[in-house]
Amino acid sequence: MKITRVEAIPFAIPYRKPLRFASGEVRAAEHVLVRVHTDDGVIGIAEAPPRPFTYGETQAGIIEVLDSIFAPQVVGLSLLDREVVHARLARTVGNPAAKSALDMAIWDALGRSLDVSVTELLGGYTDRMRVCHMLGFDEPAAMVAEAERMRATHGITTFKVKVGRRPVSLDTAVVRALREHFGDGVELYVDGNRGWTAAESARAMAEMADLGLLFAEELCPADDVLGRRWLVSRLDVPFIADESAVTPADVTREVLGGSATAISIKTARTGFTRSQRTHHLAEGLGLEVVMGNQIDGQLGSLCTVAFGAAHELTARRAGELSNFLDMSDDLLTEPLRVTDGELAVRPGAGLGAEIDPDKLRRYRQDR
Ligand code: MUC
Ligand code: MG
Repeated sequence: MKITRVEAIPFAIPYRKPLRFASGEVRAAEHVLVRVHTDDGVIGIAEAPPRPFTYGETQAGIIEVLDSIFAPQVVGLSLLDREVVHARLARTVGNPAAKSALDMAIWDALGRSLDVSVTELLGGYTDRMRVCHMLGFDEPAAMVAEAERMRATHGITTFKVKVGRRPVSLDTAVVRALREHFGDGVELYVDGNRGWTAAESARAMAEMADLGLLFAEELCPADDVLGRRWLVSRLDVPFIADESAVTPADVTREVLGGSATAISIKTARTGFTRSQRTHHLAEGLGLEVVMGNQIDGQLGSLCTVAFGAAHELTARRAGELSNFLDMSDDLLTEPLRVTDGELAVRPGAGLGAEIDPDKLRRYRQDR
């Protein structure tokens, strides 16, 4: 179970339509496939989705930091040395997607070596999660139509609505249109990706007070410290810290400082090892948790559901697991399916996923 090699392979798969939100837009999944090889011939896999506009990581940067810093730190270790891996990677600040993909590929290799699924290794609470679909910026009618398509085709009944545009009525009109169309048949929450000020956020939330929102996420920047605390203190729904609370230490600071009352756990940026630390912290603090999406492909979504299904707290709410549905293709031999509003973990060892060699040949960018 000794790690002998780490591969970082760039690939790009276009989206059928771009996903737009307050901090950026994504037109193609320009991700990095990470493969961890062992001396027994086992290969663990995971994907890193760079989000330059949020975390400053790029596809080229992820490959470079894996090749030059992180791979040499883990080659020679056993797959069981996950705390040693964590301690070594944690010496370097930042680089969340690069570290996480390496961490998750190691867990996948461990599961394959032991013939146990990652979900069972992590906690084994259940084998599936309800799915929440994230709706990017568009006109109200188009966003309602997309939500309707997701409900009709995949049975999805929880929607996260991207907000943060100006004037705020552009977004509040969308949420109102969704509630009018679906009535009480769907759960709705909003994510501002720091697009509004605290005052704009308060005005928007007041306009939407009758719309039965489940949560509000990252409406204004956490760095507007007093404004954010003021906003959070006057809301009557949990306020999710997403990009402002990447590490367990960030979560502690934001929550104890009154800038958040719930958190998003994204395996794309905290892997499995750090996500477990964040999960345990959230449990201790009594926080609501949503399994978030860093606009992951199928492999990343499988990682999210593998982790989310492993614990009661993370399986309680619908997880953001469906953005891969908007990609034109993917790398897995067997595509993920959202059925009756749920995504199941894959049976079998590790993450239960295999890469299709023809698809990898087609989409990889390094040859
Ligand atoms: C989200 O929850 O903010 C948008 C950018 C990113 O990194 O994640 C998404 C979704
Ligand atoms: Mg968010």
